[in-house]
Amino acid sequence: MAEDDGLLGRVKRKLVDSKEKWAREGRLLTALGGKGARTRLPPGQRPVKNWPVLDLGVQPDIDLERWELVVDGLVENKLSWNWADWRNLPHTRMVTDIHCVTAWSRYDNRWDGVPARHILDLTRPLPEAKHILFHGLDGYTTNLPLAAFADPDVIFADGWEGEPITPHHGGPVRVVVPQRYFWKSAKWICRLEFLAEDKPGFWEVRGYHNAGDPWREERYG
Ligand SMILES: Nc1nc2c(c(=O)[nH]1)N[C@H]1C(S)=C(S)[C@@H](COP(=O)(O)O)O[C@H]1N2
Ligand SMILES: [Mo]
Repeated sequence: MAEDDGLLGRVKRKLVDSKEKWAREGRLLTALGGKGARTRLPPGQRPVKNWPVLDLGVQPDIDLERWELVVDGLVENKLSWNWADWRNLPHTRMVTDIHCVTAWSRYDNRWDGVPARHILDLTRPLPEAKHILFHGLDGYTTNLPLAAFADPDVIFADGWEGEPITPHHGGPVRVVVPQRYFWKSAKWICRLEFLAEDKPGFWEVRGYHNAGDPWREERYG
């Protein structure tokens, strides 16, 4: 039954291939690297239904007439948008989870905004750009490697659940970086800086982990 053997062989091959793929991804392991490995809740987190407000206690007063977002540093195309220009950029909707280092996670947040990928397309970082630094209007900063910034789920959000993001949560525009603890998600974003060298931000120089991957539980240090 050469033909049957061939079929069986093909089926087995498929099974082996998918198991091998699982092994590469670390599937069914808990909270060890690789997307396939992920249970939804990172280690040490608990889900909440509300959305806590956390910041430095200084919520800037923002006038949309004067609002501006600047992209500078190591890019071919330095750009800035005022509010009207920003609203005219193509917007995308994404649903992602929040994981805060203070151990709460909030599932299924519906964001509207401009994906980081689109900002990369428009500004074109130079080859030597390897890191980025977000600047908030309150003076807050937080850093990411360019590769993490380029994740397809990173968004400059101006809407949450179909409504404008409130000033408390960083409106008119805040960053959301779902694959990192939430301190990497700068509120009141006013500047995106591309850098050759890493430049740790506000919490990163105060004992928080430089990378902040919740799946690796990179909280402090
Ligand atoms: N500009 C700015 N962004 C910030 C912060 C801040 O103090 N200023 N705090 C960070 C921290 S520590 C957290 S947990 C989240 C909280 O966002 P939320 O208040 O919308 O929950 O924002 C992050 N982004
Ligand atoms: Mo935080």
